[in-house]
Amino acid sequence: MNTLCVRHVHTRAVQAPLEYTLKTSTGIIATVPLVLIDIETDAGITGRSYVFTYTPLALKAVQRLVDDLGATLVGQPVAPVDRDAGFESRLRLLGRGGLVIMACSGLDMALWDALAIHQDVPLVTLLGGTPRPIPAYDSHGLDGLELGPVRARRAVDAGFRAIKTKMGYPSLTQDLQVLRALRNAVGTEVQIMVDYNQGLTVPEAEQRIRALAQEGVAWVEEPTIQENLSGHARLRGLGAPIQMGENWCGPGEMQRALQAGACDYAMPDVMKIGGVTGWMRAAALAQGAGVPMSSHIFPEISAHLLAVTPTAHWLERMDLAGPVLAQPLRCVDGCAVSADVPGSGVAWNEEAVRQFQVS
Ligand code: SMN
Ligand code: MG
Repeated sequence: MNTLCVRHVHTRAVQAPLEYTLKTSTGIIATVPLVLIDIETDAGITGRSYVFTYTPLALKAVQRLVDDLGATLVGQPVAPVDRDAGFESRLRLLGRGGLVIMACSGLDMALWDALAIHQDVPLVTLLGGTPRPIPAYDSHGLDGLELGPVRARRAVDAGFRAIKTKMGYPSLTQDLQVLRALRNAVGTEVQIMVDYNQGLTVPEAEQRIRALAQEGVAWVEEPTIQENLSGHARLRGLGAPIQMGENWCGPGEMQRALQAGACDYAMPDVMKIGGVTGWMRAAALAQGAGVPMSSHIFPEISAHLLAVTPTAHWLERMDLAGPVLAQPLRCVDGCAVSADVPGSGVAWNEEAVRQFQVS
């Protein structure tokens, strides 16, 4: 049987626009720096994915890493588990943290996309599952008393039954004011998650979580520095579930966080956890620990992955790549619906890519 092999890896760097500037308690994201990855195979099939670099300062470096790591794949079979093992071995001395695992994951996601397209099935089917709607929450920023309730109401009118807001205003009083304004806008049936983006000290987080717990928040995300596992563990049991995981680099970091009892829920980011290959290992860790597992951004591919995640919880709907996608993710009645096409459904709007391309 002919083995599908990599023929060429092509990348483009873009800065996509954002409908709303993403304000968090620890930083502002005004544009969306993405490395678009096309893995061409010898069967004429192309697997696609993207890497989000958070800041334009990392965009060129990540693109170069993807180019150089991608060049090592040329001639190799499109066997993502084997390619991951190759990267793990080749990069052991360097380590696969930060930008390195982001680049490896981007290539992994594109390899899996190519494999599913080659089999002419959606990614979820290739992974052994069945396409199904995934409950999704609409994810917003540190939007304040004006914009916050407007976006919240729009999300509910669009069918979402859950929203997430960034928290971490200068005072707890302000946090509560915004939270109550959102609650007033959406009513009592809609879940509200809050995200502190690592912005609080542990004592401050304890005080704020105790107060927010009285307001019925669905989870409190990254209340303190994400490397502080004992600190997160201290913040559990205060009346609101602790959520974290978007910054775990590889399944090993997830395992250490779960072993430390750092969180009630887990939300790995498919780009930082190791791509599809890393995600499947993370899903097994969550299952073993009995921890509900949600996604972090990357909604298009996450809609496939959560359908094969035993403890699947929520999909985060934040449309970062939509402006350069041929088919942004659809959400219907508060659920993400993965594209019913072979692969992950990631494909480019080439005219938009040209418009926003930087290299
Ligand atoms: C977040 C932060 C930065 C970029 C995208 C998303 C946030 C989240 O932590 O969980 O939505
Ligand atoms: Mg977050």
